[in-house]
Amino acid sequence: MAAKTVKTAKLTAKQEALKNDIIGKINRHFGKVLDEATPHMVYAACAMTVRDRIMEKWAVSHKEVKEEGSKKLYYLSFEFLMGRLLCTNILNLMQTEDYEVVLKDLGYSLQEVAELENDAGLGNGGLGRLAACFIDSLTTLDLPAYGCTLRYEYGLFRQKIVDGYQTELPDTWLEHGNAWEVARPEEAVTVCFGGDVHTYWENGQMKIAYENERKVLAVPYDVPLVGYDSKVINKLRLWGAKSASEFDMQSFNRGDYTQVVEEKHLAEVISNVLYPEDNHIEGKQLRLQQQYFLVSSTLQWILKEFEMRNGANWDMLPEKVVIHINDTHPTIAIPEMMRILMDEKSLGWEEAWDIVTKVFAYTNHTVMSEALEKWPQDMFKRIIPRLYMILEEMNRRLMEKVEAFYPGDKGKHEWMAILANGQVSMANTCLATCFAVNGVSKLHTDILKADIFHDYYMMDKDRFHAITNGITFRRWIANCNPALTKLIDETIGEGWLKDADRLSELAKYANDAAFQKKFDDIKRANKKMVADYILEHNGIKVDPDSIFDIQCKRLHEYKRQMMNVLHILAEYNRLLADPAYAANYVPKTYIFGAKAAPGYKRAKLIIKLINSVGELINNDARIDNKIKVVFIENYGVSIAEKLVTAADISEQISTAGKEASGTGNMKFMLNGAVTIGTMDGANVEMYEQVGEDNIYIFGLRSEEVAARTRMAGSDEVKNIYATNAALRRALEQLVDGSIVPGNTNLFMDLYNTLVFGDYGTPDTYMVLRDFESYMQTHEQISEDYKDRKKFIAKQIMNTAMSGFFSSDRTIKEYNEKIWHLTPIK
Ligand code: 26Q
Repeated sequence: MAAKTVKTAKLTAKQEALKNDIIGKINRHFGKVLDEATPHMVYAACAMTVRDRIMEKWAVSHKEVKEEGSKKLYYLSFEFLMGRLLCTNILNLMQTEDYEVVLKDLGYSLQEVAELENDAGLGNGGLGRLAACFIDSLTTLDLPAYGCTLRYEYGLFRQKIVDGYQTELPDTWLEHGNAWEVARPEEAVTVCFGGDVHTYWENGQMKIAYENERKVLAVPYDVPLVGYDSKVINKLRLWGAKSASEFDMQSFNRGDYTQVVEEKHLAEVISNVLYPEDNHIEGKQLRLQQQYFLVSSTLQWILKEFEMRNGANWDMLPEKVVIHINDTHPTIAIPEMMRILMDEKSLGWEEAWDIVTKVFAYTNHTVMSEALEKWPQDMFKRIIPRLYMILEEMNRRLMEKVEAFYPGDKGKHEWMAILANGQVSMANTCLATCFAVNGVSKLHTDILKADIFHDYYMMDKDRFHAITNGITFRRWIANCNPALTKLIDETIGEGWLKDADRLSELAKYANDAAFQKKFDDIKRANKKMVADYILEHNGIKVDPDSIFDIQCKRLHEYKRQMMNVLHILAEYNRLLADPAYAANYVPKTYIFGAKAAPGYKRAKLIIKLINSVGELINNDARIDNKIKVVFIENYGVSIAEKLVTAADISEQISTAGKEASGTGNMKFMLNGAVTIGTMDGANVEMYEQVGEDNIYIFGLRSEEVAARTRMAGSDEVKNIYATNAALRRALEQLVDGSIVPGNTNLFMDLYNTLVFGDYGTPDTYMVLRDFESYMQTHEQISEDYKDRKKFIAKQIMNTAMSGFFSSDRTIKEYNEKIWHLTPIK
């Protein structure tokens, strides 16, 4: 991509101004003329012009928000998986066409320039991407909100596949700087760790003093965010850790130079790296330090802003501030606010508690026991001693309430406690405090109420809400699938990007031949684009006319990539053995994309398995290219933006009851893929929206899974193994050396966990038990796909009925039920 000489196309006056702006940035910022500028410089110059436009709006918006003194939402999350911002910002400013024309005039394309931006990969998966979609919708709906997170130097690791295995490399997303952030060193605050806490009395009030505490400076970096076709600018605040002792000249002068430098390093590691585990908790000390760092700096900021405007009228805080806790990770914001109100603002316990219980709301994102966050009490006490004292008092009062409601029930007391069995329970801290608690789909919320949170639910039912997740249509169709967006604009008119329910007007075109043709041509072109990507990155030639069947998401046993692979093996075996089947077989391209947590050995082994099965099948000439298996390296937001546009079939096959919602499912649906899925998470609601003819549901329902989990079920598994020959064959291939020739050991662990189980309970995730149903459903899909008109109609219906899954709807529900923010005029 080299800059060509400037063409003299006919530009509008506005475009001419933009062009000069970009060239001006190149001149002044890099000291280059256009012809000498590198593509990165062109990207940076573009980003700067976009940022200027956002900043102009910001100055005005900021003033309005200040003057109105309206209630604000602070969305606390350890993850904001933003992806790239250039195109979404340009889209939201309604300037896509101008930038396209001007860049073309400068000899570039907007797309190629945009692809030079590193993804802001500050998240693991669903939870982090949800936060990013939410901030887009909040801003588009003119609601005053701040996202608050850490400025990780390294986001989620970069995945490199070596010999079929995942390896991890650091994600150096800040290497060329971050065009979108504005550092605010003048707003830095100090966060204190550890030390000894002393209490003393002064004028009849208990006071707190610290000794030997460690101080770390928290420096905010603000990323202004613009809503789609809206005037409001919100911001994402990223906190970076900096040594507080950097300028401690006395230490330097005492000759403690190396110690000072060491301490500086210790302080700055706090915001260094995003923990790469999702849906699994390891009690790492540094993670708890990260938690306190984000929470304390954010609360200091929130309370300072409040006090500047409202003075010490702390009882007004719930009218002006609502703080959302995105999963339990920022829970210690609760005792931290108690601390500040009591120790620094001199409120009594009752007064402070009354405020805190009106300010915090909490969303749960998982029911899996290994993801419920607990910390060892001794570690907690060591790192944040004062908050531990506060939790002790919270727990004492909580236990009185629990005793009054469930007298003498020791089991419930232990289950519901903040402090029990040497651990601090974050979920119980939230449940003991928050005025609102919600699940992320209907089914997930029902499970919370009936199961893990049942005892709390019975004490106060009204504060529990079901709010189904959503995705921002600006990124997940307008930006990533411009051709389909244009077709929809032409068919039902514009406006649906802000009023997603209008998409249902497409339903009447589902069987319209002309519309079908256009819709299918777009899908075909997107499949071609992905086929080119695969050829370039994997060296595998795939046929854009085959069925594109895609499963991309984090790798986890409960998501059952394993079941998908076993089924591919079974199809492959049958192609080889059964000529009639082969003659009728509709060619398929199975595409996977997934990162595994670096310490999750079994998940990493499944990645190796996918790659090995791919190697075996892709190179077997006997099946005449009828199946291709592709593993896309380094799956993330930007790759997802391509894949979702190109899928015919979307695999959403988690064990029922395990996937809280899923949001990838919605992205595929919106772009016209048909789902094969279990009755899990938001799949249930997709089924309700799109109707049974347009989705393929299979497998055990969540109650059936729960019943089998209680019974262990090894007889059932044995029976399946004995009777399902296709499945048995695929399982045996894991250990008979046919996948990696001669190696019978490599996949033994996968075989063992399915067939024998880790603790004598085989098939924890119901892979064997759902296999038959999964296989039959796939056969049905292949049959249906052959009737092209009928199948394209199903795809169209998926796009048409996806309006409910816009995060604008989700945010409106949060606002009506929980936040009660007023849109800025
Ligand atoms: C916590 C403590 C220490 C280290 C890591 C973590 C941690 C990090 C990330 C725990 C969990 C996560 C991520 C969870 C997650 O992404 N959950 C997903 O949330 C989506 C949005 O609601 C849902 O759609 C998915 O179903 C759910 O799996």
